[in-house]
Amino acid sequence: MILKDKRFVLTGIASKRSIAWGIAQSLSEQGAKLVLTYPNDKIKKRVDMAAAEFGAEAVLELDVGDDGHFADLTRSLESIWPEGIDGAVHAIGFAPADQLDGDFTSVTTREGFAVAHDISSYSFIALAKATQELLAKRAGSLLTLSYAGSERTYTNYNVMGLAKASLEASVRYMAADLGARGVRVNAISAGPIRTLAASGVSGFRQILDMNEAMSPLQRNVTIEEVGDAAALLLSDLSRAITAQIIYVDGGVSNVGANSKVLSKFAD
Ligand code: NAD
Ligand code: 0WE
Repeated sequence: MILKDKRFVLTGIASKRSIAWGIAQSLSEQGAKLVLTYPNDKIKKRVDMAAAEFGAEAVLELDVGDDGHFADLTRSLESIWPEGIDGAVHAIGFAPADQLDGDFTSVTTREGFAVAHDISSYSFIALAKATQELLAKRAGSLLTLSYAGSERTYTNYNVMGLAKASLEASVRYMAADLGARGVRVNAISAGPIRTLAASGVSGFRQILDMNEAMSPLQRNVTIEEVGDAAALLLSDLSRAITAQIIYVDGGVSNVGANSKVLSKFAD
């Protein structure tokens, strides 16, 4: 058990398919204690289910668009764990649906851009602000989730790609800032996984199929596998790893072409 008696606050559970659910499972298997957050009453039921399954210490409200909720989060965590926390996990991404369907230059709006960057990128900085004192007490670490759309274009991912690029840059700037206090900051760039955030995305099936064909492992990744990588990055086994974007994508990000893909263009 690499996280025995370690304490984590975990955002982003919306269903059993959520990447955050896989992370909660792995952290809990490794002996961690968890506090879970939910954005609104609609999602609270699912987070309560997770809390029961993983024996969470508390379930707290956190809509990352609301600064008051961050202030409440800090106060609640200070009272639950006055000795500090070992990590905070950010597994949140959102853009208005109209931003993710159509030609990038045409569909992107000032408002859509602002919401995507606020909820998907600034919120990680807000989470760091709210937890940095508690993290510094135990040399804790921050972890977020990104996607390859930050570096390369994917049809319809659109302004989320810009928000993920911003999120990844924030990993480097926060790692540089908080490193002096012993706090590490990393991201996992995960391969595509069918979650609520991916459901209703037109062409998601093809993205999964293309990924499987490109992967050195010849398959897609699971929330359990992202969870296990998260456990590593939140544990002392990774104590010299900070400011990194770690790929949990079956190797796809380092493949240019392979026989499976090339065969589709044969004669
Ligand atoms: P998901 O739908 O299960 O999780 C997204 C979460 O964001 C939900 O729990 C939702 O409640 C939360 N959220 C949205 N707006 C919020 C707000 N205002 N306040 C608080 N929480 C809010 O989907 P997921 O795929 O597990 O997404 C988790 C993270 O993983 C996201 O950052 C996503 O971009 C990233 N990611 C997903 C994939 C994929 O293919 N599914 C791949 C790489 C990275
Ligand atoms: O980061 C994500 C999910 C991003 C996302 C998805 C939605 C759908 C519903 C953000 N906001 C919303 N808003 C909604 O209203 N992924 C990495 C999964 C994903 O989403 C895509 C993808 C992939 C992969 C959207 C288009 C193309 C590919």
